[in-house]
Amino acid sequence: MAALFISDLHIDASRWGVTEQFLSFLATEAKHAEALYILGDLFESWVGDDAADAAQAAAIAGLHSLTSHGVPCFVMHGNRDFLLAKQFCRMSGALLLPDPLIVTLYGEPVLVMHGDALCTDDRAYQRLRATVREADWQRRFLALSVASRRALAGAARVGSQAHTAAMEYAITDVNADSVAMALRSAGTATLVHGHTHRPAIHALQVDGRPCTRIVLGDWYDQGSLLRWDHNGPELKSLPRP
Ligand SMILES: [Mn+2]
Repeated sequence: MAALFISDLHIDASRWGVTEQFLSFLATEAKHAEALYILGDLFESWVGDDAADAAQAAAIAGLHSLTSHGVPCFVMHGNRDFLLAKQFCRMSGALLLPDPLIVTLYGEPVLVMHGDALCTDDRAYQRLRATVREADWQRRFLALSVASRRALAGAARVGSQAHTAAMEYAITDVNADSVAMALRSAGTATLVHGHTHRPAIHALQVDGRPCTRIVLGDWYDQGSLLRWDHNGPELKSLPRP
């Protein structure tokens, strides 16, 4: 038995390859897991629980069969799907997780986050993040028609891609002080996050304490999985069949 962590699948109807790999992962390896954790950006964009596209609906049905089979599934908001809410939970059987969160894996407390909150060098992004996480902004956005919400999300995505492309590589990565602060306040030796699409295991020191930062990769061209069992963590790439 193992706990499985994935993130950044960015599923939508333009990515059937990812959707199919995800569905087959749910029907095979995930079925034997102790729990599945999805650390944000399961979906490329999510403009409300009433507006899933065909690929997203298929992914939700896949999650529903996994949770019905008895495997608990936990989903954290990413910067693309921060509007996932109650109806998504009802449809999928998944539970939403707060970000950050400490989970205990085989006796070890581990800090888990989506990771965007650690990218504090990108000030413009952090301002946007604060705005769209406000309950009032979300209420007003969700009151719009699905078509208007889709149009606004599409424009925001184009803006975000241009913004990321214009930024230096280091600015869109996590900030070392923010990572240290997160580990210090959690009091854990391990942090697991996604978001940056830069899969790796980094060793670092926080106040002289040896720590580990595990970064999950995206699923654009292959899957990325952190498998954690009684032997500890293993970060793997899952080849696209
Ligand atoms: Mn993200």
